[in-house]
Amino acid sequence: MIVIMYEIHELIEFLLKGKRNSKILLVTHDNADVDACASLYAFQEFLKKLGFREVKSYISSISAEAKALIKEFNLSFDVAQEGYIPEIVFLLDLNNPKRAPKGILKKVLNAKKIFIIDHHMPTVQMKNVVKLCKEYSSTSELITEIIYALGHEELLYDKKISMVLSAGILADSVMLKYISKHTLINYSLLSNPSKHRTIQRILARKRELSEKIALLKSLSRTSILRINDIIIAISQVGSFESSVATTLLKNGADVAIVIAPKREKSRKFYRIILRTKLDVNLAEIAHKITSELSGTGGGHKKAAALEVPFDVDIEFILKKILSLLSNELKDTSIKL
Ligand SMILES: [Mn+2]
Repeated sequence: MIVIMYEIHELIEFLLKGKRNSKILLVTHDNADVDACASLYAFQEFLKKLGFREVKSYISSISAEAKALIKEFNLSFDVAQEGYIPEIVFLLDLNNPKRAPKGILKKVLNAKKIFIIDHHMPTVQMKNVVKLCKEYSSTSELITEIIYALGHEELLYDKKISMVLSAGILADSVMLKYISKHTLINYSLLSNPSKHRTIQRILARKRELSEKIALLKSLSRTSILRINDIIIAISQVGSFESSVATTLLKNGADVAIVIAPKREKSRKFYRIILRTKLDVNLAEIAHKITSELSGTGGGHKKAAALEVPFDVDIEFILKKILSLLSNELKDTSIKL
């Protein structure tokens, strides 16, 4: 905790001494998931508690699980109206201002100061941006730690706040399966076993028919490569690409690469999901590949994603991913 306080002194300074009438906007990514909505809600409440009077949120779209969370706990957000011009923007669970939802992008980029709080490694360098991007289980965990570090433990005892932050941590860590160094300590600040079960129930959802079909189709299209004892599974699918990648890992692949051709409004691109159980840095690979192209890429060490324009040669990209991967795996494979 001392480490993060040192690194983010500018953020701490704003929280402690910033003008209480600053026009603040909280923004998260499109299709806001449980972690995103939980972070937004808890941080909104935290800022209000600190005495900030103008705290608004912008949510473009919400995932099915996040909707369930909002309904269960009756969460309300103070939504920013058209004419609201923010001075200070907080990006939560989103690490790149340029990837803010279209409807708010201009206001985000025009803000005097942008604070990023996210558990994905940062991909941009911008002058007015302060980044708190750490390899944590979730943004909810980072926010738990900030609230605690600033001495507002009592907020973590608040039933709603502790429940939603717990849900954010559990959702992104897949029920504490993928945790970072302090996750269990931070989670214990929030939760008790009975809450754990309630949240588990909220997060458990039935797979839709379309998702099941996408999974089965992609399995039939999967090709398998081997580097020594390491199995790399490569597949293609139109949607549910993250779910496909998780399924491939669950069923024996050490690395999953899933390619999904996408069309969003007039934009056509490929989204490529990378997942692994091994100790390689996929975020770095994703970033390396897209920094040479006009794409975006990043994420976590073991779960990353990249988006590349539709006109690139996808075979070429795949080869590049595999060659970077095999370079990294050379060292790893000895340890296996
Ligand atoms: Mn997240």
